[in-house]
Amino acid sequence: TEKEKTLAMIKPDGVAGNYSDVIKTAIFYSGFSITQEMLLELNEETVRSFYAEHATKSFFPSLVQYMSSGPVLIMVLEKVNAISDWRNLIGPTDANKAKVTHPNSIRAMCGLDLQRNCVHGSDSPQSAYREITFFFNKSSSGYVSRHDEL
Ligand code: YYY
Ligand code: MG
Repeated sequence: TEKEKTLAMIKPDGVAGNYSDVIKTAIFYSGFSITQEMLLELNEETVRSFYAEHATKSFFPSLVQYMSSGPVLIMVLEKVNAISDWRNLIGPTDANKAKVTHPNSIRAMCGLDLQRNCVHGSDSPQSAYREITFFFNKSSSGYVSRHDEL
């Protein structure tokens, strides 16, 4: 039971819809600490690199355009079981399905549809490490030695 970190992001529809404060309240009520935070606009090249695993998918060009369409709020969340607990809190990828099957999830309450689903969460320890160090330098993220590389 060691603390774990995950990368969370409030996507352009979430920031534009003024959901940042209510989502941060949910984050604190759920027992996470926010250890790092930054608001920025991703350019298309950055989005392509962040979502490289989806480069061959038909939705990729649209995803790149959407994710670079406005500011995003990027956060590192920390708690025991942060990765799976944050995925459970945000709910299923498709916000429209989430509204039916997981009505109390963040994507159900704040998301608009499959693409504009309001929030991101790392899906594994490997992804969390890659995504946190993609945006924040290793030492300030608490990844102090190669031992932490997964
Ligand atoms: O991890 P998660 O965000 O829940 O879903 P992914 O399968 O990794 O897809 C990343 C991102 O791409 C998703 O949040 C919305 C978008 N997307 C899409 O627009 N259309 C799809 N059919 C699948 C995903
Ligand atoms: Mg994913």
